[in-house]
Amino acid sequence: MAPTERARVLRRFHDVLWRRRHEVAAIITRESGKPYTDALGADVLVALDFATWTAREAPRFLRSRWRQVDGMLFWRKRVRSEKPPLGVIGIITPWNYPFFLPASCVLPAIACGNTVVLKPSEVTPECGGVLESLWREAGLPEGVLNIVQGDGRTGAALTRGGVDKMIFTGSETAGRKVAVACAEQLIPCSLELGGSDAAIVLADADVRHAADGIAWGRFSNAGQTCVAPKRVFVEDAAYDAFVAAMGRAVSALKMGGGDDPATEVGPLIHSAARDQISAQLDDAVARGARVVASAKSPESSAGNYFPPTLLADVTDEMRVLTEETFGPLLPVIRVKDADEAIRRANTSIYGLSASVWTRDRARGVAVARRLEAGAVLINDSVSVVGMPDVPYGGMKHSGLGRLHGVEGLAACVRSTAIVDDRFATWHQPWWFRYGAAHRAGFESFGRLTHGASLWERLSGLPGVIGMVLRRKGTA
Ligand code: TXE
Repeated sequence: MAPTERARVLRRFHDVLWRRRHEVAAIITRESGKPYTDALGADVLVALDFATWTAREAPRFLRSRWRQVDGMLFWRKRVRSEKPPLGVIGIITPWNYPFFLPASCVLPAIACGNTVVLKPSEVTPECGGVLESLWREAGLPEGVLNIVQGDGRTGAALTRGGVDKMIFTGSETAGRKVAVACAEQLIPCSLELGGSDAAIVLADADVRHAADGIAWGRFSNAGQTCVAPKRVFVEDAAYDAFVAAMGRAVSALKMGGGDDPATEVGPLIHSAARDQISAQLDDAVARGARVVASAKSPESSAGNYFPPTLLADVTDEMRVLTEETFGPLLPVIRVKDADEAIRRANTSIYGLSASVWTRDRARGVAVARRLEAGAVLINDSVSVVGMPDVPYGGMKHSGLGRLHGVEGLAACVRSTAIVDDRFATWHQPWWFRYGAAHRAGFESFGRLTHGASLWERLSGLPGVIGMVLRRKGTA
C-alpha cells in the first residue's frame, strides 16, 4: 500500500475507536482497575490524537524526492533518500496504560509500512484483543497486526523470533534482556524502561498550583506511571508552604472503584505491586522518614488499594529515592537552592522526564537544560507522554531511542539512499588511469574547492575542466 492509502486505514481506525470508545474504556477499567475517567482520557482520547497525528504526518515524513548531492566532487550526482519499512516489528507492552501504549507503538509501525507482532501484558490481555478488533474493523489487511498473548516467556520468544526490530516498554530487568537478545542478533531496539522523575519546586513557584499539579502527576493511575514525578525537591523558602499544600491535596484524594465518577485513585494492578510499594514505604519509615499525610482508603478491604502517601525527612539511601516507586508514594526533599536540587535530581540512575515549577519561565527553561532527562515540563507533569509530536524517551537506565513524533516514525524505517549519475558513460574522475596529469588534476580540484582566496580558487578551474574532459568517453 502507498503511504496515503495506509493513512486512510489509520483514519478509519480513528473513527472506529471514537465510535467504540465507551466499550474500550470499560475494558481498560475492568482489566486495570483505573478510573473510567482516566481510561477514557489517558488511554482512549490520547490514542485518538496519536491516530490523527500519525495519519497526517507519516505520508509527509515518508515522502522522498531526488536532490543534488552536495560537494563539488559529486556535481554529476543526484540522490534520493528513502525510508522503506523495517519489516516485522515486535512490540511488547506493559499493563499500566494497557491500551494507549500498544496503540501508540502500533500506529507509527503500520503507518510506515511494517507488519507487527504485538505481545500485550499478560495482566491486561483483553486490551490487546480489543485493539486487534478495532484494526480489523478499520480494514487493516489480514496479517499486518498479529497479537500473541502470554507472559515474559512469550516476550522472550518473540524477541528471538526473527523480527527486524523490538519496541519494548516495561521494567528495566526485562528491557535489559530484550536489549541483550537484540544485540546478539544485531537488530535495533527501542526501550522505554521507567524512571524516577524529579520535580523541582523553586522558591517563587505558586505552591498550591505546584502541589495540585504534582499530586495529579504522582497519584493518577494510582502512581503507576513511568513519567510520574517520584522525587520532589523544594527550595528552602517554599518548602513548608509546599508540604502543607501537598498534605491538603493528598488528604482530599478520593479512592474507590473505577466506575464511580468521583474516584480519583483506584487500586494497584495486583497484590505484588502493593507488596512492593508497602516494602518501599516500610524501608523509608524504618530509616526515619515521616508520613505527613495520606488519603483515606475505601471502606471495603477488597482490592489492592494503597493510600496515596506523602513522605518528608527522606534521606538519599532510602529505597524511595534509589529505586523506581511504582505506586502512590511521594517523598519531598528540602534543598538549599536550585543548584542542589539539580545536582540531587541528576544522581538517579534514571532519566526519563522531569518538571520544574516556577513563575519565572525563563529560569524554568535554564533549570530544565541542566537536568538529565529526556523531557522536562515547566509547570506541569506527565502530559509530555500524551503529545503525539513530541519525541519521548529517556536517558541512562530509562532506556534507548525515542518514540512519538518524527523521531518515533524514524524508529520504524530503514534509511536508504539511491545515488544516480547523470552521465551513464563518462568515467568518474577518481577512477584508475593514474599519472602526472591525474595528480595535477586533483591538485587543481583542491585549489578550486578549498583555495584560500578567490584567485587561488579560480587558478584551479582550467585543470579541473581538463580533468573532466580527459575522462569523457574514456574506456
Ligand atoms: O514489568 P515487566 P512488570 C516497572 C515498574 C514495575 C516493574 C515490574 O517498576 O513495578 O517494572 O512490572 C514482558 N522478554 N514498570 O513485572 O515484567 C511482560 O510479559 C520479553 C515500568 O509488569 O517488564 C510484559 O508484557 N518480554 C514500566 C512486559 O514485558 C518480557 C511499566 C512488561 O513486564 C520479558 C511497567 C522478557 N524476558 C512496569 N519479561 C514503564 N516503563 O512504564 C517480561 N516481559
